[in-house]
Amino acid sequence: MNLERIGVDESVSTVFPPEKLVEALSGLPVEVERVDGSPDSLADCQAVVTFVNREAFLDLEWVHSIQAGVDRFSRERFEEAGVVLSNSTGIHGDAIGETVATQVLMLARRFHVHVANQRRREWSQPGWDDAWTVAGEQACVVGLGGLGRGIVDRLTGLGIDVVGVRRTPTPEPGVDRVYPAERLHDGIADARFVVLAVPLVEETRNLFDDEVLSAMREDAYLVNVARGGVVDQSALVDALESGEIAGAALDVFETEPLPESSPLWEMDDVIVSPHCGAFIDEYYRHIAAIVRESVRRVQTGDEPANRVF
Ligand code: NDP
Ligand code: 7N6
Repeated sequence: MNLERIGVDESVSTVFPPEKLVEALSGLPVEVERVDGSPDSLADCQAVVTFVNREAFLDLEWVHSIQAGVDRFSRERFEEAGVVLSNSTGIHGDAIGETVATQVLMLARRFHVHVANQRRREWSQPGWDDAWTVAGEQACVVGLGGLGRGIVDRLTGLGIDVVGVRRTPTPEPGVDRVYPAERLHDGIADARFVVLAVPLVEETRNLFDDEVLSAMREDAYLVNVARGGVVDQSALVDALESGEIAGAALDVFETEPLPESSPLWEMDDVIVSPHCGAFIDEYYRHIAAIVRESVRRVQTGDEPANRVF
Protein backbone atom coordinates (compact mmCIF):
# COMPACT_ATOMS: atom_id res chain seq x y z
CA MET A 1 0.00 0.00 0.00
CA ASN A 2 1.44 3.38 -0.99
CA LEU A 3 0.15 5.54 1.84
CA GLU A 4 0.31 9.31 1.27
CA ARG A 5 -2.91 10.73 2.70
CA ILE A 6 -5.28 9.56 5.44
CA GLY A 7 -8.70 11.14 5.87
CA VAL A 8 -10.34 11.53 9.28
CA ASP A 9 -14.05 11.21 8.51
CA GLU A 10 -16.30 13.78 10.17
CA SER A 11 -18.43 10.92 11.57
CA VAL A 12 -15.84 10.36 14.32
CA SER A 13 -17.43 13.45 15.91
CA THR A 14 -19.95 11.05 17.50
CA VAL A 15 -17.11 10.16 19.89
CA PHE A 16 -14.59 13.05 19.74
CA PRO A 17 -13.84 16.19 17.67
CA PRO A 18 -12.13 15.11 14.41
CA GLU A 19 -9.50 17.85 14.79
CA LYS A 20 -8.32 16.24 18.06
CA LEU A 21 -7.36 13.11 16.12
CA VAL A 22 -5.84 15.11 13.24
CA GLU A 23 -3.69 16.94 15.82
CA ALA A 24 -2.76 13.73 17.67
CA LEU A 25 -1.56 12.26 14.36
CA SER A 26 0.67 15.22 13.50
CA GLY A 27 4.27 14.42 12.62
CA LEU A 28 3.40 11.22 10.75
CA PRO A 29 5.21 10.73 7.44
CA VAL A 30 1.80 10.91 5.70
CA GLU A 31 -0.75 13.73 5.39
CA VAL A 32 -3.73 13.55 7.72
CA GLU A 33 -6.78 15.69 6.98
CA ARG A 34 -10.39 15.96 8.00
CA VAL A 35 -12.78 14.70 5.27
CA ASP A 36 -16.57 14.87 4.95
CA GLY A 37 -17.06 11.46 3.37
CA SER A 38 -17.83 12.77 -0.11
CA PRO A 39 -15.91 11.19 -3.03
CA ASP A 40 -14.40 14.63 -3.68
CA SER A 41 -12.94 15.04 -0.23
CA LEU A 42 -11.58 11.47 -0.34
CA ALA A 43 -10.08 11.89 -3.82
CA ASP A 44 -6.41 11.92 -2.77
CA CYS A 45 -6.78 9.57 0.21
CA GLN A 46 -5.70 5.95 0.28
CA ALA A 47 -7.12 5.43 3.77
CA VAL A 48 -9.76 6.77 6.15
CA VAL A 49 -10.38 6.64 9.89
CA THR A 50 -14.12 6.55 10.50
CA PHE A 51 -17.12 5.84 12.70
CA VAL A 52 -19.67 5.17 9.93
CA ASN A 53 -19.39 3.13 6.75
CA ARG A 54 -19.76 4.88 3.37
CA GLU A 55 -20.05 3.61 -0.19
CA ALA A 56 -17.15 5.91 -1.21
CA PHE A 57 -14.78 3.96 1.07
CA LEU A 58 -14.82 1.05 -1.38
CA ASP A 59 -12.52 3.11 -3.62
CA LEU A 60 -9.84 3.33 -0.90
CA GLU A 61 -7.20 0.82 0.14
CA TRP A 62 -7.65 0.80 3.89
CA VAL A 63 -10.47 1.76 6.27
CA HIS A 64 -9.90 1.99 10.02
CA SER A 65 -13.00 1.78 12.23
CA ILE A 66 -12.82 3.68 15.52
CA GLN A 67 -15.11 0.99 16.97
CA ALA A 68 -14.29 -2.60 17.95
CA GLY A 69 -17.58 -3.80 16.48
CA VAL A 70 -17.48 -3.91 12.68
CA ASP A 71 -21.03 -5.11 12.08
CA ARG A 72 -21.63 -2.00 9.90
CA PHE A 73 -19.12 -3.24 7.31
CA SER A 74 -19.71 -5.99 4.74
CA ARG A 75 -16.82 -8.46 4.54
CA GLU A 76 -18.05 -9.57 1.12
CA ARG A 77 -18.07 -6.06 -0.38
CA PHE A 78 -14.72 -5.08 1.14
CA GLU A 79 -13.04 -8.27 -0.06
CA GLU A 80 -14.57 -7.87 -3.51
CA ALA A 81 -13.24 -4.29 -3.70
CA GLY A 82 -9.86 -5.29 -2.21
CA VAL A 83 -10.20 -2.88 0.72
CA VAL A 84 -8.57 -3.72 4.07
CA LEU A 85 -10.63 -3.12 7.23
CA SER A 86 -9.06 -2.73 10.68
CA ASN A 87 -10.82 -2.08 13.99
CA SER A 88 -10.16 -0.62 17.44
CA THR A 89 -10.46 -3.69 19.63
CA GLY A 90 -8.24 -3.64 22.70
CA ILE A 91 -8.89 -0.07 23.90
CA HIS A 92 -12.25 -0.50 25.67
CA GLY A 93 -11.54 -2.81 28.59
CA ASP A 94 -11.09 -0.12 31.24
CA ALA A 95 -14.05 2.07 30.26
CA ILE A 96 -16.47 -0.80 29.70
CA GLY A 97 -15.18 -2.57 32.83
CA GLU A 98 -16.03 0.51 34.88
CA THR A 99 -19.38 0.87 33.11
CA VAL A 100 -20.36 -2.71 33.97
CA ALA A 101 -19.17 -2.30 37.58
CA THR A 102 -21.40 0.81 37.79
CA GLN A 103 -24.37 -1.02 36.30
CA VAL A 104 -24.19 -4.00 38.67
CA LEU A 105 -23.64 -1.79 41.73
CA MET A 106 -26.51 0.53 40.79
CA LEU A 107 -28.86 -2.43 40.43
CA ALA A 108 -27.81 -4.11 43.69
CA ARG A 109 -27.56 -0.92 45.77
CA ARG A 110 -30.76 0.44 44.13
CA PHE A 111 -29.16 3.68 42.95
CA HIS A 112 -31.21 3.75 39.75
CA VAL A 113 -34.27 4.10 42.00
CA HIS A 114 -32.67 6.78 44.22
CA VAL A 115 -31.65 8.89 41.21
CA ALA A 116 -35.18 8.69 39.76
CA ASN A 117 -36.66 9.66 43.16
CA GLN A 118 -34.24 12.56 43.55
CA ARG A 119 -35.52 14.10 40.30
CA ARG A 120 -38.99 14.17 41.91
CA ARG A 121 -37.61 15.49 45.27
CA GLU A 122 -38.97 12.29 46.77
CA TRP A 123 -37.45 10.85 49.99
CA SER A 124 -38.24 7.17 49.70
CA GLN A 125 -36.19 4.54 51.51
CA PRO A 126 -36.03 1.10 49.88
CA GLY A 127 -37.92 -1.88 51.27
CA TRP A 128 -36.04 -3.91 53.91
CA ASP A 129 -35.12 -6.62 51.39
CA ASP A 130 -34.69 -4.54 48.22
CA ALA A 131 -30.95 -3.80 48.45
CA TRP A 132 -28.21 -6.44 48.45
CA THR A 133 -24.45 -6.75 48.05
CA VAL A 134 -22.79 -8.19 44.96
CA ALA A 135 -19.90 -9.87 46.83
CA GLY A 136 -20.29 -13.65 46.65
CA GLU A 137 -22.78 -13.47 43.75
CA GLN A 138 -21.96 -15.12 40.44
CA ALA A 139 -21.62 -13.38 37.06
CA CYS A 140 -21.32 -15.00 33.66
CA VAL A 141 -19.36 -12.94 31.13
CA VAL A 142 -20.24 -14.02 27.59
CA GLY A 143 -17.21 -13.03 25.48
CA LEU A 144 -13.77 -12.92 27.07
CA GLY A 145 -11.87 -10.62 24.69
CA GLY A 146 -10.85 -7.01 25.26
CA LEU A 147 -14.17 -6.05 26.85
CA GLY A 148 -14.47 -9.30 28.78
CA ARG A 149 -11.02 -8.86 30.33
CA GLY A 150 -11.85 -5.37 31.66
CA ILE A 151 -15.21 -6.59 32.97
CA VAL A 152 -13.74 -9.66 34.70
CA ASP A 153 -11.11 -7.51 36.48
CA ARG A 154 -13.76 -5.13 37.89
CA LEU A 155 -16.27 -7.82 38.85
CA THR A 156 -13.70 -10.01 40.63
CA GLY A 157 -12.51 -6.84 42.40
CA LEU A 158 -16.05 -6.47 43.77
CA GLY A 159 -15.92 -10.02 45.16
CA ILE A 160 -18.11 -11.50 42.43
CA ASP A 161 -17.38 -15.09 41.30
CA VAL A 162 -17.01 -15.03 37.54
CA VAL A 163 -17.60 -17.76 34.97
CA GLY A 164 -17.30 -17.12 31.25
CA VAL A 165 -18.31 -18.25 27.77
CA ARG A 166 -16.17 -17.97 24.63
CA ARG A 167 -15.80 -19.80 21.31
CA THR A 168 -12.87 -21.91 22.47
CA PRO A 169 -12.86 -22.71 26.20
CA THR A 170 -9.26 -21.70 26.92
CA PRO A 171 -8.77 -20.67 30.56
CA GLU A 172 -8.84 -16.98 31.48
CA PRO A 173 -7.27 -15.54 34.67
CA GLY A 174 -9.93 -14.63 37.24
CA VAL A 175 -12.59 -16.77 35.55
CA ASP A 176 -13.50 -19.86 37.60
CA ARG A 177 -14.90 -21.88 34.68
CA VAL A 178 -14.81 -21.13 30.96
CA TYR A 179 -17.54 -22.74 28.84
CA PRO A 180 -17.49 -23.14 25.06
CA ALA A 181 -20.25 -21.35 23.12
CA GLU A 182 -22.25 -24.59 22.82
CA ARG A 183 -22.54 -24.75 26.63
CA LEU A 184 -23.97 -21.24 27.04
CA HIS A 185 -26.87 -22.63 29.15
CA ASP A 186 -24.45 -24.13 31.69
CA GLY A 187 -22.61 -20.83 31.90
CA ILE A 188 -25.65 -18.67 32.61
CA ALA A 189 -27.68 -21.11 34.75
CA ASP A 190 -26.40 -19.95 38.17
CA ALA A 191 -25.48 -16.36 37.35
CA ARG A 192 -27.07 -13.35 39.08
CA PHE A 193 -25.57 -11.18 36.32
CA VAL A 194 -25.19 -12.24 32.70
CA VAL A 195 -22.93 -9.78 30.88
CA LEU A 196 -22.81 -9.75 27.07
CA ALA A 197 -19.45 -8.81 25.48
CA VAL A 198 -19.47 -10.67 22.15
CA PRO A 199 -19.32 -9.25 18.62
CA LEU A 200 -22.52 -9.21 16.55
CA VAL A 201 -21.92 -11.92 13.94
CA GLU A 202 -24.13 -14.59 12.40
CA GLU A 203 -23.63 -16.98 15.36
CA THR A 204 -24.46 -14.35 17.98
CA ARG A 205 -27.43 -12.61 16.30
CA ASN A 206 -30.45 -13.04 18.61
CA LEU A 207 -28.35 -15.42 20.73
CA PHE A 208 -30.37 -14.32 23.76
CA ASP A 209 -33.83 -15.39 22.59
CA ASP A 210 -36.82 -16.41 24.74
CA GLU A 211 -35.37 -19.87 25.31
CA VAL A 212 -31.98 -18.61 26.59
CA LEU A 213 -33.61 -15.82 28.62
CA SER A 214 -35.85 -18.36 30.32
CA ALA A 215 -32.76 -20.43 31.22
CA MET A 216 -31.54 -17.50 33.37
CA ARG A 217 -32.37 -17.29 37.09
CA GLU A 218 -35.57 -15.41 37.95
CA ASP A 219 -33.54 -13.00 40.09
CA ALA A 220 -30.90 -12.50 37.38
CA TYR A 221 -30.02 -9.28 35.52
CA LEU A 222 -28.96 -9.07 31.88
CA VAL A 223 -26.20 -6.55 31.15
CA ASN A 224 -25.68 -5.82 27.45
CA VAL A 225 -22.62 -3.78 26.46
CA ALA A 226 -22.10 -5.70 23.19
CA ARG A 227 -24.68 -5.01 20.46
CA GLY A 228 -28.47 -4.82 20.56
CA GLY A 229 -28.73 -7.50 17.88
CA VAL A 230 -27.24 -10.12 20.23
CA VAL A 231 -30.55 -10.05 22.13
CA ASP A 232 -34.05 -10.63 20.77
CA GLN A 233 -35.37 -7.36 22.19
CA SER A 234 -39.06 -8.24 22.12
CA ALA A 235 -38.28 -11.53 23.92
CA LEU A 236 -36.33 -9.46 26.48
CA VAL A 237 -39.28 -7.11 27.02
CA ASP A 238 -41.54 -10.16 27.51
CA ALA A 239 -39.07 -11.75 29.96
CA LEU A 240 -38.89 -8.50 31.97
CA GLU A 241 -42.65 -7.95 31.95
CA SER A 242 -43.43 -11.53 33.01
CA GLY A 243 -40.76 -11.54 35.74
CA GLU A 244 -38.81 -14.30 34.05
CA ILE A 245 -35.69 -12.23 34.84
CA ALA A 246 -35.32 -9.45 37.42
CA GLY A 247 -33.96 -6.60 35.33
CA ALA A 248 -31.38 -5.35 32.86
CA ALA A 249 -28.74 -2.72 32.20
CA LEU A 250 -28.63 -1.96 28.50
CA ASP A 251 -26.12 0.23 26.64
CA VAL A 252 -27.00 -1.07 23.17
CA PHE A 253 -30.28 -1.72 21.37
CA GLU A 254 -31.82 -3.33 18.31
CA THR A 255 -32.60 0.18 16.99
CA GLU A 256 -30.49 3.15 18.07
CA PRO A 257 -31.42 5.70 19.26
CA LEU A 258 -33.87 3.62 21.32
CA PRO A 259 -37.32 4.75 20.05
CA GLU A 260 -39.35 6.88 22.47
CA SER A 261 -42.12 4.27 22.29
CA SER A 262 -39.96 1.47 23.72
CA PRO A 263 -41.31 0.01 26.98
CA LEU A 264 -37.69 -0.36 28.17
CA TRP A 265 -37.54 3.38 29.04
CA GLU A 266 -40.12 3.06 31.80
CA MET A 267 -39.31 -0.27 33.41
CA ASP A 268 -38.39 -0.01 37.10
CA ASP A 269 -35.43 -2.37 37.04
CA VAL A 270 -34.01 -1.48 33.66
CA ILE A 271 -31.12 0.98 33.26
CA VAL A 272 -30.85 2.49 29.78
CA SER A 273 -27.69 4.23 28.57
CA PRO A 274 -27.20 5.68 25.05
CA HIS A 275 -24.41 3.42 23.67
CA CYS A 276 -21.83 5.37 25.64
CA GLY A 277 -20.34 2.67 27.84
CA ALA A 278 -16.95 3.12 26.19
CA PHE A 279 -16.93 6.93 25.93
CA ILE A 280 -13.85 8.50 27.51
CA ASP A 281 -12.17 11.87 27.03
CA GLU A 282 -8.96 10.12 25.94
CA TYR A 283 -10.66 8.05 23.24
CA TYR A 284 -8.98 9.91 20.38
CA ARG A 285 -5.54 9.27 21.88
CA HIS A 286 -6.17 5.51 21.88
CA ILE A 287 -7.26 5.69 18.24
CA ALA A 288 -4.18 7.76 17.37
CA ALA A 289 -1.92 5.11 18.94
CA ILE A 290 -3.49 2.35 16.80
CA VAL A 291 -3.31 4.44 13.60
CA ARG A 292 0.33 5.42 14.26
CA GLU A 293 1.26 1.77 14.74
CA SER A 294 -0.61 0.83 11.55
CA VAL A 295 1.15 3.52 9.51
CA ARG A 296 4.49 2.26 10.80
CA ARG A 297 3.56 -1.28 9.79
CA VAL A 298 2.23 -0.31 6.37
CA GLN A 299 5.39 1.62 5.61
CA THR A 300 7.48 -1.47 6.32
CA GLY A 301 5.33 -3.49 3.93
CA ASP A 302 3.20 -5.08 6.64
CA GLU A 303 -0.58 -4.86 7.08
CA PRO A 304 -2.39 -2.42 9.42
CA ALA A 305 -2.75 -3.38 13.10
CA ASN A 306 -6.05 -5.05 14.11
CA ARG A 307 -6.83 -6.14 10.55
CA VAL A 308 -10.29 -7.74 10.49
CA PHE A 309 -10.52 -8.59 6.79
P1 NDP B 1 -12.78 -9.30 21.02
O1 NDP B 1 -12.65 -9.76 19.63
O2 NDP B 1 -11.57 -8.88 21.78
O3 NDP B 1 -13.49 -10.43 21.88
C1 NDP B 1 -14.64 -11.10 21.46
C2 NDP B 1 -14.95 -12.23 22.41
O4 NDP B 1 -16.19 -12.81 22.02
C3 NDP B 1 -13.92 -13.37 22.38
O5 NDP B 1 -13.72 -13.86 23.68
C4 NDP B 1 -14.58 -14.43 21.52
O6 NDP B 1 -14.23 -15.78 21.82
C5 NDP B 1 -16.04 -14.21 21.92
N1 NDP B 1 -16.97 -14.77 20.95
C6 NDP B 1 -17.04 -14.55 19.62
N2 NDP B 1 -18.06 -15.25 19.09
C7 NDP B 1 -18.65 -15.92 20.11
C8 NDP B 1 -19.74 -16.81 20.22
N3 NDP B 1 -20.42 -17.18 19.14
N4 NDP B 1 -20.08 -17.28 21.45
C9 NDP B 1 -19.37 -16.92 22.54
N5 NDP B 1 -18.31 -16.10 22.50
C10 NDP B 1 -17.95 -15.60 21.31
O7 NDP B 1 -13.83 -8.10 20.97
P2 NDP B 1 -14.02 -6.91 22.04
O8 NDP B 1 -14.05 -7.49 23.39
O9 NDP B 1 -13.08 -5.82 21.76
O10 NDP B 1 -15.47 -6.38 21.62
C11 NDP B 1 -16.57 -7.23 21.62
C12 NDP B 1 -17.78 -6.50 21.04
O11 NDP B 1 -18.28 -5.59 21.99
C13 NDP B 1 -17.48 -5.66 19.81
O12 NDP B 1 -17.54 -6.45 18.64
C14 NDP B 1 -18.56 -4.61 19.85
O13 NDP B 1 -19.68 -5.03 19.13
C15 NDP B 1 -18.91 -4.50 21.33
N6 NDP B 1 -18.41 -3.25 21.92
C16 NDP B 1 -19.33 -2.39 22.47
C17 NDP B 1 -18.90 -1.24 23.07
C18 NDP B 1 -19.88 -0.26 23.63
O14 NDP B 1 -19.65 0.93 23.51
N7 NDP B 1 -20.93 -0.70 24.28
C19 NDP B 1 -17.47 -0.87 23.15
C20 NDP B 1 -16.60 -1.84 22.51
C21 NDP B 1 -17.07 -3.00 21.95
P3 NDP B 1 -12.70 -16.32 21.75
O15 NDP B 1 -12.01 -15.69 22.93
O16 NDP B 1 -12.83 -17.79 21.88
O17 NDP B 1 -12.17 -15.84 20.44
C1 7N6 C 1 -17.95 4.42 20.61
C2 7N6 C 1 -18.65 3.08 20.59
C3 7N6 C 1 -17.34 -0.33 19.67
O1 7N6 C 1 -17.77 -1.26 19.00
O2 7N6 C 1 -19.54 0.51 19.88
C4 7N6 C 1 -18.29 0.57 20.40
O3 7N6 C 1 -16.13 -0.11 19.80
C5 7N6 C 1 -17.68 1.93 20.57
C6 7N6 C 1 -17.15 4.70 21.84
